[in-house]
Amino acid sequence: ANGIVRPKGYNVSWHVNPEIEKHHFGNSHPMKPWRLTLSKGLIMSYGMHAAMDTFVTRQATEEEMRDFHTEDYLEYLKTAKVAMPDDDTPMPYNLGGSDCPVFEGLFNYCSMYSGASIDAARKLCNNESDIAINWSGGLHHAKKAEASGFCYANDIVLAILQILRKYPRVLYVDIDVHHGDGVEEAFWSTDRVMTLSIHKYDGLSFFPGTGDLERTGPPDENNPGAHHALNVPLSDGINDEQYIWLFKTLVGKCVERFRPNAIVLQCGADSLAGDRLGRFNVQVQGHGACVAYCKSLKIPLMLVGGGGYTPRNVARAWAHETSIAIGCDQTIDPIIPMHTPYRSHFRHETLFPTLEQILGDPRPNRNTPKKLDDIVQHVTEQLRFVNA
Ligand code: VJV
Ligand code: CA
Ligand code: ZN
Repeated sequence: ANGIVRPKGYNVSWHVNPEIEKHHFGNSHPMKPWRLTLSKGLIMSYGMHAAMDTFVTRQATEEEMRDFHTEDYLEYLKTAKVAMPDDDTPMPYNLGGSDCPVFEGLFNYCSMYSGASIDAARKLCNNESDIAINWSGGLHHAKKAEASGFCYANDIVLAILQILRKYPRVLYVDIDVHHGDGVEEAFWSTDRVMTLSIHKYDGLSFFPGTGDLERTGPPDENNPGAHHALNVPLSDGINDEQYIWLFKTLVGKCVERFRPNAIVLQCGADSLAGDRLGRFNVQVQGHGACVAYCKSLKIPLMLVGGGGYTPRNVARAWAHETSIAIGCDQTIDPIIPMHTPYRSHFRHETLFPTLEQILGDPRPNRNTPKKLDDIVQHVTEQLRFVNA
């Protein structure tokens, strides 16, 4: 009745766990796992779950998490105590500061979103899914033995390691407004994973402060990882037209040279206009066009979440991208269904508010055509060194 049909001969799996959403980073912390509740409510009010295989995921085991993280770090994550209000004793592993607080149920939170990404990766490897989705994952800053930027366990690295058991090569693409430094670092010295992150970069303060154009892998040409890390540093205010052009051009070239067997796309929604932490003018349509392009390549695809600090826009983007995965994006009504939970949170009652509705005054675009051309030229030169 709602026009949502299961695509024939095409499987999309959706990996969820309602327990994840219940965690709190603390009052007024920008990372709100509750945005997952809002996203799920919107996806289900459209009836999209009828067109996917839905899996309620399990916690990753410690053994699975040790594929990337050290035993000591995991042990500390598990036993760390929530600090008393005015206790500011420093904690190890970059834990306990304002970005990465220790909160109630922290280890469960980490093992649940990691379990969802590992399960999604396994579905791709078994050929049981063509697209596997985990909106609770995408926590790209976490290091082997360190928390960073709201990320404690790196579910993306754990998922890629699973995929590498079956497939020779994985392309990782990251459209979060921040540099995907943790994933880049984990695969810095291998030619089996190519990483491409598009992000805001100002050479100084914007987190995490890395990801300049020259950072393309280890400088030693004998290191297999050389030329397999690609970075696209942008300035404030990039628009849909520029972003889509860059994304298709660069991902197209990466796929042509590197011939990946699977693509993992981190869909951080903080690259959207109006994000509390972001600086871009990308709209839900432009963000979604990146997902649609990856789908059109007909390579096994995993979609994970990531940042996104204006919950209503996160929910719009991830619901729209779910509709693209199952192929009903052209047929659903852009007006948000009446019965969507928390519908009043969607101030503009459409999936696709205009820039004026989102921002009021548009944010100036500091990305010149020449800057974008220089980026494409630089990446093209890097890719000449890549042979697959
Ligand atoms: O810029 C930073 C680090 C500081 C130290 C900590 N203060 C609070 C901020 C400056 C240098 N951290 C970034 C981390 C961004 C992480 C992005 C994660 C992802 O989207 O890429 C993937 C999930 C940062 N930017 C803004 C904040 N932290 C921030 C943290 C808060 C806050 C307001 C802003 C923490 C608590 C509270 N407010 C109450
Ligand atoms: Ca990025
Ligand atoms: Zn981010």
